[in-house]
Amino acid sequence: MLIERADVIVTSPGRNFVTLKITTDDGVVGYGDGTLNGRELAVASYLTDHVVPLLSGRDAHAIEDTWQYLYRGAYWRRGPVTMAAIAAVDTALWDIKAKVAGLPLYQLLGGASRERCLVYGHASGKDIPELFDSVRKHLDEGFRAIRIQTGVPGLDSVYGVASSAAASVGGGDSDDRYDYEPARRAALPAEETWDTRAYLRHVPSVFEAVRGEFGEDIALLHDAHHRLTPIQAAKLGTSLEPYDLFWLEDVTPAENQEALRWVRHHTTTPLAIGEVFNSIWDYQHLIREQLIDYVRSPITHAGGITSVRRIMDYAAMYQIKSGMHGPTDVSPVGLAAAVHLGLALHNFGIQEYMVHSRETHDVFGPTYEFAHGGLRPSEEPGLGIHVDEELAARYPYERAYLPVNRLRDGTVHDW
Ligand code: CS2
Ligand code: MG
Repeated sequence: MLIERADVIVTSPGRNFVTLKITTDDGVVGYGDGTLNGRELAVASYLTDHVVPLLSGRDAHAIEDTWQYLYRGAYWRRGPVTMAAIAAVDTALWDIKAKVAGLPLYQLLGGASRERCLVYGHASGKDIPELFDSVRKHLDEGFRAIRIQTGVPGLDSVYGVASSAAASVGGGDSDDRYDYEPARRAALPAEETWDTRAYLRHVPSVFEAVRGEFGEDIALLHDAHHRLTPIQAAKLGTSLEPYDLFWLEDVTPAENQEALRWVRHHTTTPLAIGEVFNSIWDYQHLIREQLIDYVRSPITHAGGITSVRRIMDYAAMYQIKSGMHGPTDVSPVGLAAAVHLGLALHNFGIQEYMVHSRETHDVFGPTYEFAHGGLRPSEEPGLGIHVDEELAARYPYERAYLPVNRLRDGTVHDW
């Protein structure tokens, strides 16, 4: 069964997505997600101009060989653009292989290791009352694990906090929500002001309030979004220990793997990292030295199912679990792949689940199902994704940028 053609679909139902469609000479179609928020066209071009010409005529079943061919053959390895492009090809080929086998993809990945994949949703609020409303909405929706992001007194806008209080949780027209869509359609990136000391003073009191209001059972997560120095991160981790977090995410900028040695030394708060990592090499020391508890790489940004499964096998040796990145800038194709792999992995931990907008759902037609606090893929062969290409074509690409962060004195800081 040979690859006959490959097409790059760029669409923007509420936000931009890059999807690869591979069609075999038997007419079997597979989809893969290559969306890189704020740099989408770089991946679309990498695919269209460099990868697609290599695919037609290749054996569609030779997933590992194609992975190695695209990774080693490019000479220039790793990096977010390359690995998102490889991820799109890899996922589409796994979709095809499962469709040909007549099985849902998770069956090819070893079968189900659990009933469903526990997910966490995003609750946020400028202040405590707004945050409590958002937590209640998630609990009513059936979420059993919730990420808590909050405004910081004295700061206008902070990562992960909705700008409109009335926003709904499931499947609403979320495009105007800041936390839903940090990438804003504009000529230039929005600029935000950050103050770490104000943040470190405020966050522990928020978790104290949430535990006081909602009790001990609910799993709570928080994303520090790459903004702290190692010792500031150690301080935050320690100050949050009384509130028994499921995890504290991206406490320090990811490039400096040594930083987590400091954090680990000071606190027992579980650590998650890796949404900006895109290969197993980014985890080499972190996993071997057990400096993290959760691997955050999504299939879309780390070279596909073939690559993320390898990272998770390495992590399993050290009892480190998966916590795949699942914001709205990972498309329903990428999320479906994550849920299939998550259902099969033994060392599955949790899956991030930001519910995509209604328009996005209409374009991608995902069949995974949310119930009992978790996601389960459908039993149909393949990924269970149905792209409506005609509808997709009605949403042309619109350039959008993630914000840029500056300290009060104007210094550029990690967003
Ligand atoms: C975040 C993301 O969900 C998360 O954990 O870190 O929302 C991240 O900000 C976006 O994916 C950036 O595109
Ligand atoms: Mg994050």
